[in-house]
This record gives sequence, structure tokens and C-alpha cells, in this order.
Amino acid sequence: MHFLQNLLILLFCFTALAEEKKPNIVLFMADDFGCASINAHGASESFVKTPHLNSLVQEGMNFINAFASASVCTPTRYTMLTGQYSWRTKLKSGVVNTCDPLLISRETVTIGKYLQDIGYRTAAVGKWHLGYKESKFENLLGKISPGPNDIGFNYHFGVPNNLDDVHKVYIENDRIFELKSDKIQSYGESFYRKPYFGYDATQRKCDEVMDFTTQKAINWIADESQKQPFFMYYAAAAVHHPITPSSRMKGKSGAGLYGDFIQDVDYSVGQFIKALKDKGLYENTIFIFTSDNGGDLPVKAETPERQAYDKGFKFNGKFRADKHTIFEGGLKVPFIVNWPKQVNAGLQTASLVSTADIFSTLAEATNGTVPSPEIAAPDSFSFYAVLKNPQHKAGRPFLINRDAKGIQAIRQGKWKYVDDYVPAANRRKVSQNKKMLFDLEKDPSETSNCIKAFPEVASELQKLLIQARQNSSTRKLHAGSLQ
Ligand SMILES: [Ca+2]
Repeated sequence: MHFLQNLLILLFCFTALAEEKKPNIVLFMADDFGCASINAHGASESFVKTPHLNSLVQEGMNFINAFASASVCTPTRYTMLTGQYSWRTKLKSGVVNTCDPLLISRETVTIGKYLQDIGYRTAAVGKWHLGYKESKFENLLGKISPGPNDIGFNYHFGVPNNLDDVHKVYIENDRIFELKSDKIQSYGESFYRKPYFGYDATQRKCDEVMDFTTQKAINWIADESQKQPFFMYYAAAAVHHPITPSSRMKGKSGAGLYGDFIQDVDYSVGQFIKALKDKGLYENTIFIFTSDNGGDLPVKAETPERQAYDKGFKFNGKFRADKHTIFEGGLKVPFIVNWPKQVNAGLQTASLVSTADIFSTLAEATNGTVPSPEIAAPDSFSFYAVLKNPQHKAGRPFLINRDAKGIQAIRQGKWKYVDDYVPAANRRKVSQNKKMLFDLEKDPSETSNCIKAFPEVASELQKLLIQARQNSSTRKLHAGSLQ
């Protein structure tokens, strides 16, 4: 009798576990969004008002020591989706250009593919900037393959590269959205002084892209949420130049067009949260908000970013420099994780995390385990334990960052070492980079290179960086060092 009773209890437990619904995931990545651009991160309301992002911070966990893996778009996005440093690919510097092939191979296990395998429906909506097709292409006509659909995303609605890239069209799954014919008639000029392709299809309007892609993403969530758990990777096209706020936000901030555009990002976040709440999904959705790199601060006085900055709006906080560079202003990003069912409200953590760690963390949160580095995410360290306890030190022992030129830095504890190695492709422009060492505890704004005072620290960090380059995985390298 006892045996039968126990068996029944066991069966009940297993069924309850199986029925425990896996969390939904919204990964919201803003573009060029500085680490001090929202009120909860220090931005004055006299410049911008970000009520929805402030709520995310108040209701979730705020990471104050979080870094993008690179200070430009493509490498951070590559590393986030694959859990692998981008400099292990052929892209040693710069970003994917207008007609470049897909940087992620079909064989790579992306976070999308990983989640599909455990029962998720997945989507990549918004800015893509990881290339399309097998090799360099003439144009985007015909079937666009391989593309996001081939590497782990059931649905794709994308802006190919940037807010005002010369393609000027949206991509839906493996085709140009609303293409009428194969006629091409180039016209006008983009922000980059190159003519638009002129496909015979709906042309994007910069000031409508945020609303349009947000709505596409929310419609997809509404359609899918009743079926299976979902993963929505939403990559906002704002606040990358050209600074083109929506008519709704134009003139609404105290920091000019740039502040208005930040408020568009906030509005979009609010739309997602509203949709999740309306569907009763908010409690069990992991909502991550971050940026692919720090804010961009152009030199030209007439740019909206510069004007906002000169008014006193320091959107990268106290940190040195901006996007493209190897300094903290280019690498430090906002990082908020909200998951009401599992993560207590109003917490803050100083654990070192990177956008590279999202893969392993989501794997652990949804599947209770992290894939072996031979199979997937070789450079992604899970910070799942931090979500349970903000005092917990995340598993990441050190972090490697790269800038637009392919220069690398490694940080460990309070030290950050910038290496003199320059990828071959850039050696004509930069013959040799200067080695630098910063004590981030004493000097978070990187005002003084202290390499002369601590040459042994620099040389240890350089050794570790070289080992990391030679090893196929920093997770494996770290596990080896612990044995
Ligand atoms: Ca960017």
C-alpha cells in the first residue's frame, strides 16, 4: 500500500514539474544606448523621462557592472546570439557591411536554436546587422538564405543593417517585405551619402521604424503566446543615427532630438510590458534590457547627440569616450533583468557580467543546465545564480572586449589591460596600439595609464589574453585553470 501511495505521489510530482510552464523571454537590445541614459541610471528628468525603463529597474535586478562584448554593433550581436567571441570568426575588426554574407554559420548553435530544441518558438525582430546569404551579394532580391530562419529563428522581421542603411526595406523571413517586382531603381541618398537601392517595395521611414518593428514584435507575441513558450529577440533601431524620433516624441524631451529618441526606446519597452500584462504573461517572462555598445558622441557640433551632450546630458555617465573605442564609455551598458515570478524586485548587483553571458544564463533558466562548451556558447558564463542572490559572484572570471579596429582589452578584478595587438586588416591604419593598464577601482574614468607602475600585472593579463585567443573557449580555459 505504502509503495503504491509513494508511486502516486512521485507520479504527481513529475506531472507537476512537466506542467510547470517554461518562462517566456523578451531580449530587448537597444542600439548605441549609453549606460546613463535612463533616470534610474542617473539621467536627469530635465533631459529625458524614461518611466517604463525605470519600472523595469524597480521591479527587477539592475546590473551595474555590465559590459557589451564589443564597442560596435555586429560583434556584440554575434557574441550574444552564439555565446562565442566574435574575434574567433573571420570578422577581426569593424562590422558587417551592406552586402556581406551571414556571419553565423548554419552549424552554430545559437541561443535561438538552443531554445527551439527545448520547445520554444523564436523570433528576431528589428535591426539584424549580421549579414544575409552565403556569400557577398549584389542585392537582396530572391530568396534570402541562409538567414535568421536557418539559424534558430522561426520568425524574422528585420532592418538589414542600420536605421538608414541603403537597402531601405524590411525583410520578412527570407524575402523583402511587400516586394512588388524585381525592378531596381536607385534613388536619393542615405545618411551615409550612398544612394538607396530602390527596390520595388515599401520603403522604410526612419521616424516610423521603432513603432513599426515594435508592433510587429508584439503582434507575433500575441499570436504565439498561447501555443508554446516564446523567445523574442527584439533589436531596437534607436538610438543609432540618424537621430529621427517619432512624431509622438518629437519635442517631448529636454535634450533635443536625441533625448526624444531615447524616449522612443522607453515607449517601445512600455508597449512590450503592456502587451505582456494584457496577456497575463508578465509574471513569468524574463525581460532583459541592454544595449549593443555605449552611446555615440560624434565630433560635429550640429549632431543631436553632441548638442544633448553639450547641454549637460552625459549619457555615458562619468566614463571615458564613446562607441567604437576600447574605453568604458564604449563598453559599459545598461543591463536590467526583470522576471517577477523568480527575481525579487528592486535588487542591484555589482557582479561582472557581459552581453556574452545571456546565452548560458537563459539555458540555465529554461533548461536547468548550461550546454558543454564543445557544443555551444564557448565564451558565455551563466549568471543565473546572481538572479537568485545579487551578492553571488557571477561565474565569469575575466572578460575580453574589442573595439571597432579590433583592438582588445581584458578585465579581471579591478584591472583592465589594453593590448597592443592589431588585426592584420587594420595594420595599415594602426601600426601598433599602445599598451595600457587601468585600475578601475581607483580610476573608473580611465584617466591615467598606470602600466609603468604595474608592469607585472599587465604582463600577466597579456598572457591570459593570448591563452584565451589560442584556446577555442574561455569556459574550457577557465575550467582547466581550476583543476
Ligand atoms: Ca550599436
